[in-house]
Amino acid sequence: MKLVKYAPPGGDEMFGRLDGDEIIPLLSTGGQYQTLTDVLEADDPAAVVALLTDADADRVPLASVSLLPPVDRQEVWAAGVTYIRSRKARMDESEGAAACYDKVYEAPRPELFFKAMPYRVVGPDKPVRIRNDAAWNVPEPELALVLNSQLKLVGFTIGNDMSSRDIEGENPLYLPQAKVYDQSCALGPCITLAPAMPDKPDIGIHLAVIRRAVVAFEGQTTAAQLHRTFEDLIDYLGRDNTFRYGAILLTGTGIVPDDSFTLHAGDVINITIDGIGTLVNPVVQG
Ligand code: DO4
Ligand code: MG
Repeated sequence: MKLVKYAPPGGDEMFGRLDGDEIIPLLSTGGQYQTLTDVLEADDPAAVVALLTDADADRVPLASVSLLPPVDRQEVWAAGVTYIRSRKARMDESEGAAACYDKVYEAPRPELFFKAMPYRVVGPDKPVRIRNDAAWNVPEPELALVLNSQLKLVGFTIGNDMSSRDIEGENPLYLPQAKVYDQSCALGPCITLAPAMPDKPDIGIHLAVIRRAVVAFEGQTTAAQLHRTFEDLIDYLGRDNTFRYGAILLTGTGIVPDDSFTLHAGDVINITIDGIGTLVNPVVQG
């Protein structure tokens, strides 16, 4: 079961259930479930969706609305160096900090960093940004865990952890500037509730960057290559940390383009993850 947040033209933000290329609006009039977060907090979100579904309600064509990022007030966090490809890329980009990246890949404690407040997150088809003061920029296609306020894994979405590799490579202490800026994170297009996801080894992740209608970069991996368990990442995130609205946790990238590649304004990033769908974002700079 897939859930979306959306806005009809000129209308208020709503949430609904995705069914092919249509949305079944979920009625939130007056009851306990006013927001997508309320549904994710339920013991059985799928049962609540069934409760909120009016079989006679008009279905909304997906093409007639703007999809919004599937977050309300959740903080967005991210894990790093969780795939061997990411470890190699970080060690190559930063001679001085290579040992840090090597160590964190093997260490029991993962690298976790704060990525975005919801207002910095963009949804499907909205532009992600490359920084004006960075020359080497990449998308990071990541499977994102949707956690409720008890840090229960209730669903999955797609995340793009946009990153400036030259800033990060210059000095690891610059990581927050390489990672956190306006429109540096995209999420969407939907949340797939946990019971509907394929098993971890079967979750394929694919990235394509389109430049002037030609594929400028393409790569793929699977969540089987993720060096840590979801439970382990969630456990560390929750140590001495409460998340009253829940959290989104990006699980790290397993796809890093060759060092000669950098994003350009005008590129279009397509990230496809099995069981969820495709997140598409154009790139802007400035
Ligand atoms: O340590 C740098 C960040 C790594 C990262 O974001 C990733 O591996 O996805
Ligand atoms: Mg990342």
